[in-house]
Amino acid sequence: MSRTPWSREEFEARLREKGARYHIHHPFNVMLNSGRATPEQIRGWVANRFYYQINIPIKDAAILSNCPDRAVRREWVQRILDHDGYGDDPGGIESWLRLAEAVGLSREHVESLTEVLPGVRFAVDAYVNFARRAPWEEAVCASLTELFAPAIHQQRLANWPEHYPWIDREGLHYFRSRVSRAQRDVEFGLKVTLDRFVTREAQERALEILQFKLDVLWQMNDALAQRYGVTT
Ligand code: AHQ
Repeated sequence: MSRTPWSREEFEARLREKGARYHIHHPFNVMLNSGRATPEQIRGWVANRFYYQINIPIKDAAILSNCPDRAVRREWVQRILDHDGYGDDPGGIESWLRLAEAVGLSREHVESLTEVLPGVRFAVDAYVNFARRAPWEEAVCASLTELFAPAIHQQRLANWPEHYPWIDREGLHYFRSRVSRAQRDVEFGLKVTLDRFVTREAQERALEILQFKLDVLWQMNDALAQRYGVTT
């Protein structure tokens, strides 16, 4: 039996309520952003998160390959360029390698992926495989964890220079670049989601999808906490 859909405002509010489960609240991330992380914990985080970063454009290309709507592809393709680089912009993956060097890792070590933990790899692969298999609208919906991302990038920019003076500030360029890019990206992703998930069943499915992606991010932090410890 079909139930009354939520209004657009109510639906958006329920999506935003999911922010309570965002990985900004994970103990490992709280440790990182409150200055209690050791260099080893930070280096472990950077080396593992690199696997997530290099898979974002792969995930976004999967969405493009599933999406017949040219107007949506025109917007979405920018995400691949943001990470892989375009013209003079070396891209976010390059910025992440600069972050790696700033925290004392070599590019070669990070690119070798030898430090990527099973729990991180499985969570990221689950996200990429979801984007390959699911209807493109569902993979767009999964990207809405970025509703909460500007805050986490701004938190790093505000806290890391003071807590971790040993990290060259140039290495934080990636976080600076994401504040505005995340806001732009998620504005479009939210519009697509609000426009296309219109029945009550679809709206509730959207919340499930967002929870799946929140679990991907949470699991990555669980794996890091287990391997590198969490000093609270
Ligand atoms: O740097 C991040 C990024 O480029 C993206 C793309 C987006 C997606 O398509 O799922 N999600 C995302 C995220 C990035 N950074 C994470 C962080 O904590 O630095 C947050 C993450 C997200 O919120 O999904």
